[in-house]
Amino acid sequence: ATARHRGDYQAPAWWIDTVDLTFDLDPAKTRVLNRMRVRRNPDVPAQPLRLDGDELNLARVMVNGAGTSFRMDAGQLVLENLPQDEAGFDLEIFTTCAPEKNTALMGLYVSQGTFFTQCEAEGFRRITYFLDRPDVMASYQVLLRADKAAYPVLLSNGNLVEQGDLDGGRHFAKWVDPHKKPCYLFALVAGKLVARQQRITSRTGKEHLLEVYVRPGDLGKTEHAMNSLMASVAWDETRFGLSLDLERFMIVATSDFNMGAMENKGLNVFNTKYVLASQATATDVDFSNIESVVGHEYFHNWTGNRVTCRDWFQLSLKEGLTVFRDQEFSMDMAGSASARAVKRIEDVRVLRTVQFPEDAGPMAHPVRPESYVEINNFYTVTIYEKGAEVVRMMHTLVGREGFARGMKLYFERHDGQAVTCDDFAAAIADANPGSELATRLDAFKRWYSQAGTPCVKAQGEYDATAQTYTLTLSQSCPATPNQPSKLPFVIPVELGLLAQDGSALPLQMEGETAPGASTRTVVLDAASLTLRFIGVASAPVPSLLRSFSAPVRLDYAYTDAELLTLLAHDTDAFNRWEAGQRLMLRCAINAIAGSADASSAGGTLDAEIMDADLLAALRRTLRDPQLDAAYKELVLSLPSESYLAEQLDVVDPQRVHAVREAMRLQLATALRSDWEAAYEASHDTGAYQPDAASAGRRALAGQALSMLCLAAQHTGDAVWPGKTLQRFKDAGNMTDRFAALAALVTSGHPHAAAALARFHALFKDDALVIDKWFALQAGTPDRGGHVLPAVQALMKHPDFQIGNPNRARSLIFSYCSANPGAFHRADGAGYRFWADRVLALDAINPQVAARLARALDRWSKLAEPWRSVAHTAIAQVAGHAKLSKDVREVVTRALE
Ligand code: HT7
Ligand code: ZN
Repeated sequence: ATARHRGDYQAPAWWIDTVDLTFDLDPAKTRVLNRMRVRRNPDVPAQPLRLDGDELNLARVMVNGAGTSFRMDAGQLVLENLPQDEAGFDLEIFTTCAPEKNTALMGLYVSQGTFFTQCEAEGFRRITYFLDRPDVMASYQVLLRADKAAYPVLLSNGNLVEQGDLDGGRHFAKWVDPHKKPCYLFALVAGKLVARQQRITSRTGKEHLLEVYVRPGDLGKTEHAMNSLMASVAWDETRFGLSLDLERFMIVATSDFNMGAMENKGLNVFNTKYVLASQATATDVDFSNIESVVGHEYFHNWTGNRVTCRDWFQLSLKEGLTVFRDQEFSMDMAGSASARAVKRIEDVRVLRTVQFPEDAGPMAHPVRPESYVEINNFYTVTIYEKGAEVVRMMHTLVGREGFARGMKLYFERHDGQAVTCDDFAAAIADANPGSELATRLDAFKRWYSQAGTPCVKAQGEYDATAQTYTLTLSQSCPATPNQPSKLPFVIPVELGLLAQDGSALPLQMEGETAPGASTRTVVLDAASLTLRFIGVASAPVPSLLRSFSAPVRLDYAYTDAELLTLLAHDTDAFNRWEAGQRLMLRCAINAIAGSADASSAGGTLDAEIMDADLLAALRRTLRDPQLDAAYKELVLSLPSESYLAEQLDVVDPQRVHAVREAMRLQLATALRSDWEAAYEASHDTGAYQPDAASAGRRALAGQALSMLCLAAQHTGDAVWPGKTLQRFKDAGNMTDRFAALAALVTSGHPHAAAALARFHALFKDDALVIDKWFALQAGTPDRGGHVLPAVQALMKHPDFQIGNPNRARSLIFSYCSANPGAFHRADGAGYRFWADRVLALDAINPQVAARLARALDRWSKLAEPWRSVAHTAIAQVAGHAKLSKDVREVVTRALE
C-alpha cells in the first residue's frame, strides 16, 4: 500500500455542488441512486473526474441523462471527456451494496436489525462513488425508502421535509440538510427506534428539537445524555457565543461502533457506551464519559462541521480543538477549583501513559502528520490529546479572553470552509497582536510539525548572600521516525516558588520594581533560558510546570524533602499531586533497579518499597479534612505499570509488575486504619447523584475497599471481604456495586467467583454491563499466570462475540493493552494469543484489528526473553498473506 504525503495536496479538479441520494434499504442488497451536480474547478488544470469507491456494485453511470463511457482504475471510477463549462453537468450513478455483510462497520452497515452509516474518514466511498475528501462540500437531499414494519424510523441529516407510505408495506422519508457539508458528515439511520425528545430555545430565541434515539427498552437510560446535550448547547453559547444552527439535532445509539461517537451533521451516531446510563447499570466514570463525549460531538458542530479540515493531515484542526473544548466543558461542569484540578490530572494521566509512549514509539507522528498509509490509523492520542495540549498552550499564551477573540476571528474568516491548522493558529495569533503567541508564531507551530515529547531540564541555584534564586530551563527532544533533530519548541512554563515552610513566595524577577503574584508563566522558546528571582530570603522549592502547562517531561533533581514539601503545601493542585507521583515513582524505579529480591517470573516481592516519610505524607493526605475525596483518590493512586515501564530504558515487565504489586500491598497494609477511616467517611448511602463531589466520595470509598480487601488477603482477616461482599449485594448503584466486585476480584479473594457469577446473572441482558464483567476478569492482576487461561476460557463464553467491537475491547484489549503484568508472559503465550487475535479480527474489522496491533508498539524496549518472543509474534502477523493495510502499516512500522 502506498503512503499519502501532506505536501502532495492539490485542490480538487471538480466540485460537487449538490447531491441527491435515493436509498432503497435492504440488508442484503441496498440500491443507491446518486444524482450530483458537478462542475470543473477553474483554478486547477483540466483532469478526468476520478471518483472513489470501495466494495460497490456499479450498475449505471449517466451524464446529463445519457449513458457514458467510463473506466475503473485502482478502485476509482474514471470519467473523461466531461462538459467543462461553468454551469457543470448532471452525473447520475446507480450502485448496490450489501450492508449485512459489512463487518468493518465503515459505510452502510446493519447493527441489530438497524441500518447505520459511518463515513469518517473514508467510508462514504463504500456507499456511492464520490470525491471522498473533506474539501468537497455539497448540499445534500436524501430520500430513504424501506419496509415500514422493519424500519419505522428513517433518519438522515438536516430537516425532515416529507414522509409517507408506499406500496408493498414500504414507506419513505425525505431529508434536506440546510448546510453544505463534506461527505464524511453524511449519515442515515433506519430501524426500530424510540426517542427522548426535548424542545429548547437558544439564546438567539430560536427553537430547536433535541432527540436521543435508542432501541425500545433503553429509553429510561437516556436522561443523562439528554441533560448533557442541553448543557453542551448552553455552554457553547456562553463560553464561545456559538449557537445551534439546526432546527433538529439528533443522537442515535448503536451497540456496534468502531469508536466512541461520530459528529455527522445534525445526526450524531454514538456507541451505546456513551449514551445509555442509569444508576443501576452505569458507573460514575460512565456518567462523566457520557457528558464529555456528548459535549465533544456537539462542539464539533462548529469546530469540525461549520469549519472543517482541508485534508486528513489537518485532522487535529478539528480533533485537538474539540478535545480542548470538551475538556474545558467538563471542567466548567465539575464546578469547584478542586474538581477542575481532578479533571486536569485525569487528562494528563491519559496523555502521559498513552500519548508519551506513542510519541516515543514506532508510530510517533507530529500533531499534523506528514504521511500515512491508512488514515484510520491516525485517529490517535497524538492527534486528539496532544493536539488539545497544543490548543491549551495557545490559550495560555493569549489568555482566556484573547482565545475567545481568536475563535471569533477563526469563524469570521473561515465559516463554511475547509481549512488547515495554519489557518487556525493564524486566527488566534492575529486576534492577539503583540501576544506571546503572535510574536513567535512560526516557532510555536513546531508543535504541529515536530513529533516527540520535549524534555525540559531545570536547574536552580540559590545565592544566600545576594538572596537570589537563578533558575535555568533548557530543552531537548529525542529523535523520532524521519525526524532526527528538532528545533526548539515554544514552551509555556507556569511556575512558583515555595519557602521551606511551604508558604508561597511572591515572585520578583531581576529588573522588576516590586514583588508580584506567586505564580507566573514564562516562555521557554530557545535551547535554554535563565531566570533570576530577587528578594528570596531562603533557598526555595520550585514548583515547575504548574497545571502541566506544556506536554513535556520535566527533569529537575528534586530531593525527597522538596517533594514532600510540595506534596504537603503546593497551592497548585496539579503539582501537589505530581510531587506524590514523583516520590512513588522514585521508590518504584529504585526497587526495580535494586537487588533481585523478587522473582522475575511473576513471583511476589515482600520488600518495603516506600519509606516511612512517604507513607506518612500519604497518610496525612488521606486524613486531610480540607481535601476533596476525588483528589485524595488520585494522590493515593500509584503510577500505572505502563507509566513505570516508560521511565525505564530496558523493561522487565514482570519485575515492574512485582514491584508495583508490592507497593500496592504496602499501601494497603501500612495505611489500613486510615483506609478504614476513609471508607467510613466516604461511603455515602444517600440517594445517588452523579455530580463530581458525590462521585469523588464513591471513588475514594471504592479505593479504600480495594485496599482493605488486599490487606485482608495478606493478614487473613475475613471482616472486610465479608463487608465488601455484602456491599456488592446491597449496592444501590453500579459504581458501588462494581467497586465492591472489583475489590474482591483484584485481591484474589475466594468470594470473587460467586460474586462474578451473581453479577452475570443479574445483568445478563445488559450488554454494556456484561462488557464490564469481561473487562474486569481480563484486567485483573496476574497471580501465577492465571489471567490468560481465564481469558481463553471467556473467549468461549456464549456471550463473547469477537465481531462486536465493544465486546472485543472488553476482553481482548483489556488483556493485551491494559494488563501488562498478565500479558507479558516470559513463555510468550500472551504474545501468541495477541497475534492470533489480530489476525482473526483483521478478517472481520481491520480498524479494530489495527488498534489491537498497537499493543506491542514498545516491544523493542523489552528485556529478554520478552523482546525476542514479541518480535517473533509481530513478524508472524507481518508475514500473513492477507493483511489489511491498516494492520500492515502498524506492524511494518513496529519492525522498522
Ligand atoms: N470524528 C469522529 C471519528 C470517528 C471515526 C473515525 C474512523 C472510524 C470510525 C469513527 N467513528 C468516529 C469521532 C470524534 O472524534 O468525534
Ligand atoms: Zn472528535
